[in-house]
Formats: sequence, structure tokens, C-alpha cells
Amino acid sequence: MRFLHTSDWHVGKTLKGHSRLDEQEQVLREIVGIARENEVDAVLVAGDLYDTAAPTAAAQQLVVRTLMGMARDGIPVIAIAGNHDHAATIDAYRPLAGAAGITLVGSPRTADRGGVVEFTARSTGEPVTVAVLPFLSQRYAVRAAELIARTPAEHTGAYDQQLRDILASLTAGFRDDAVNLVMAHLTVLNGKMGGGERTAQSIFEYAVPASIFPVESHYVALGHLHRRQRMEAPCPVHYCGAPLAVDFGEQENEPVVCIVEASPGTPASITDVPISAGRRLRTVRGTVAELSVLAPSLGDDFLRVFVKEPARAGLREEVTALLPGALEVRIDPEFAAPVTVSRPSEAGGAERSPSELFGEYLGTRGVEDQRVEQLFRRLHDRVTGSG
Ligand SMILES: [Mn+2]
Repeated sequence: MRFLHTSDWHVGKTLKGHSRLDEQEQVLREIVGIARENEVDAVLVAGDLYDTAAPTAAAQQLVVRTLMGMARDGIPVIAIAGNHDHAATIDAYRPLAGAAGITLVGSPRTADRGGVVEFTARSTGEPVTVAVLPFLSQRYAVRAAELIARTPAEHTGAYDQQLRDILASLTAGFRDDAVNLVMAHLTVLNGKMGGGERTAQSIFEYAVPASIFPVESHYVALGHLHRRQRMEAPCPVHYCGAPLAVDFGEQENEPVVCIVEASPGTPASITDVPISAGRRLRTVRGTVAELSVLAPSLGDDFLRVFVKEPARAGLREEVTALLPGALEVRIDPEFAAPVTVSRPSEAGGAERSPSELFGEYLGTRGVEDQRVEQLFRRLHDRVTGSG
């Protein structure tokens, strides 16, 4: 059978206040197209459908339309909540989505109450078993281990042991004659961050070794880390990565979705299908003159700009006029003033004029601009009535 693995859509995510809903729509339309072209038997969405716990109506409309588009023709679509999603809200829509052939799993569930999804692959008739584990916060892990693995609270170990127990319980029904899959939203030890994840929920203590996944898994479809990567493990364990770079830290990621072929008797084979929709993120550096030479080659990329010149009034406006895609304009650290704590009083501040002190301050901030100093003098004179 063949299925599509995607995750970390982060629909509704803005970049420096700039909406990216149009791009997200194009990216998701491209993914629906890839699912159709490849005639997949199922779609797995491994969490972080949304960027926030309270997505806008427009963001929800886009996710609903996408899931419906994927489920067209009766293809099973299974989506779990990530750490950015509101698990209870995802669960609230579960019955409604279920009627449309979409399985939503917000909170972790026991195997017999939705923690395991079973269906028959329409192209091959093979039975498919998917153990699903949405994001599990450390705070809730003890309770989930009790609920799902029936581990008494006093016997639950560390976070990774709780997850191991839960996964053991969810995968206990794996069969030799079925395609056995695991889908989860979590951090695997030694995983490389994409750059835009919430660090507090990706740090070391939340990480679990890849060995917690049972060897009989034909494929483990993960979400959470935004970089496409295969983890070192006895079975295929993959992050498909985010299909659209969500922050400048992710500009080097090559966005893809994974098309996976699996059957009960053979190891899974994985093909990365590149995603071309969406504007790229890029970091550029240079003097204003250098940036103007670069400008025509930058297309419609979103830019983070480091200007290799000292700060002066109007510099930001000059750069954004030159590079309309610039969302962030900074002075290159090489030209930024070293942060020094100066105490004017020690340097005889009492004897110097406010203008001199302001000039000194500008010097410490690396600003070389006569106009700013003149403006300060004019304003100061007006306020003090000496002008
Ligand atoms: Mn994410």
C-alpha cells in the first residue's frame, strides 16, 4: 500500500506580522495534488495542523478544506494534535470529521478507544494498523500512562518510560499479515531542530530514544521537528518536516512530503516529493549599495537583512524600499555598537551639555548621523525654551 506522510503545517502562522495564509493555501493544495497523483491509500498528518490553540476562522477553513480534499474518493485521512494544537478542540470535531472519513485524534487514547486506527488499503486489500500518539505534555504523561498502559501512577518512570509503556500498549495488536504503522508528535533524541519549533517543548527532557518504537513497525511517521530527517533506529523512523519554512531559522530546510510504500512482508520504501509552493525565506547581508545590486535576483523571497553600515535615521526605510520582501532589517553585528555601560557622571557628565551627552550616547550605539544630532538639539531647545 502507499500513503502520504506530512506534518507541521502551522496554518495561521504569521512571519513578523505578515500573514502567510495565501502561501499556506498553495502549499496545502500542492500536497492534496501529490496525494491524488500518487493515488495514495491513506494520508497521515503528524500534528501541528495549526500554529496556535485558537486559530482564526480563515485558518480553520483552510485546514477543513484540505482534510476534505484529501479524504475525497474515500481515502482514509488520519490527523493527530501537535503541541501547537488545542487537543480538546480537535477532539470536539472528532465525530463530525469521522462522518467525512477523517480520523482526528486530539488527546492520547487507549487502543480500543481510537488509539489504534485500522482500515483496508483500497489498492491492495492489505490490512493496515496505525497506532496514533498525539503530543503528550510531561504534565499529562503520568495520567496518560495510567489510562493507556494501565501503569499504576506510583510505578510510572520518567517521560520516556511513560511513552514506551504507552507505545507498547498501542502496538500490542500489530500483526504479521498487516502493514503496521506508528504516528506520533514528539522529539526523538539526536533529532535536528528545524529552527522554528517551540524550544521549551523540544528540549532534552522531552526527548525519547528512537528505540521506543517496536521493531515490527513498517514505518514511524513523526511530526514536531521541522527538518526532514530519518532517525537511527531498528525500523524506519522519519520526520517529514514542515512543508513551508515557518521561520528564518528554517531557511535551509528543503520542504517535502513523504510518499511511503509498505507491505506486510517487505521494508518500507520512502520517496521525498519536494514542495515548490510558498515563498522562500532568505538572509542577505551587505552595504546598501551591495544590496541594491543583489535586489533583482531575490524574487519574491521573504528576507532577513543584515546591513553592513552603521545605523542612521531612515536606513530601515531605505532598505525596505529597495527590498520589498524585507521583513527584518538589522545592523550587521560587525557594525553594531558594542554594548557598553557608560556612566556619564563618572566622565564628568555634569559639566557637559545634553547635546554632547546625546552625541556620546549615539557613539556608543554605533550611530553616525549628523541629522539625528541636529534633530535632538532642535527638540531639546524647543522643550527647554532656549531656542
Ligand atoms: Mn511544529
